[in-house]
Amino acid sequence: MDLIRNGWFSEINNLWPGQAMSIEVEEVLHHERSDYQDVLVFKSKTYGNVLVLDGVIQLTERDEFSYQEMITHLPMFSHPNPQKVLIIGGGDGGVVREVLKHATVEQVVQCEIDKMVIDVSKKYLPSTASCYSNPKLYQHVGDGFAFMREHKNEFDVIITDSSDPDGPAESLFEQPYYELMKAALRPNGIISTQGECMWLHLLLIKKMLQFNRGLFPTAEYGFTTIPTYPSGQIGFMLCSCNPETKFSEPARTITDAEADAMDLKYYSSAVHRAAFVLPRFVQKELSGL
Ligand code: SPM
Repeated sequence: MDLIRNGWFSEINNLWPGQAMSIEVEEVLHHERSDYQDVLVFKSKTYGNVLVLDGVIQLTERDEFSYQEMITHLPMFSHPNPQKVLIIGGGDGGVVREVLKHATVEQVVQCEIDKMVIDVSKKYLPSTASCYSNPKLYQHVGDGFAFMREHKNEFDVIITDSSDPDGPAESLFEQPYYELMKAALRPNGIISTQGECMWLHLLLIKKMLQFNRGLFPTAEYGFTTIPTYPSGQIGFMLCSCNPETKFSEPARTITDAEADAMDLKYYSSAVHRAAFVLPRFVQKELSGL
């Protein structure tokens, strides 16, 4: 793959035809093919170190907190007492870091298929992979689908931090995967998954929301803003087994002082509520599901 030209990395992909995010490269730190994908880490001029899998930006040090905080704290603060949490994917360690900020958490289990992503993140993204030696973390290197089949009625929250539905992560955007997650949840459990972009993938979001509203008593799409994902926006599919869950109103709210103590840079209780206020074109497409 010719990912870098004239000192610029460009994210060109059929999932976002006719547009591309470009980031100026200072130095390539790592480029290798793992058993699953092409793994590139480079030092950029203005976005810190950048992790790219199969040509798609997974995170930059400058803006990763927006995605990691929101995919994690939207479900975590929607649950009254999350104690056992499962993370599928998220090999860079950012979601692990965020989950462990919750004092209620007794154990975090992470299932990541690609050990190379974990290894390069420890080496080149130390502020993201900062909690990999935490004793509450149990790490399993393997396939998330297979892992889920073997775990029933075990987790309060499951977070799927996957890449896009093109290649290894495709099945994670389909109904059978959500059925397995539901079975792996304890009563009143909650899931949060990478739910794609409203500007680019509205029909996929609609399809996912539709099947999830058939599976769970509550399912919503919430979103965050992030400069280095296509169109500057990405969303999350939030589903709860508890019919009382109202995602737009956190079950636990926090003060500014508590947000500072958790080192939160994006998430607040007000941002949580706002994440579920959708623009009219999205609202219209998703209405009546
Ligand atoms: N922990 C960070 C891993 C990132 N996982 C999601 C990556 C998504 C990248 N593509 C975004 C495309 C949105 N349409």
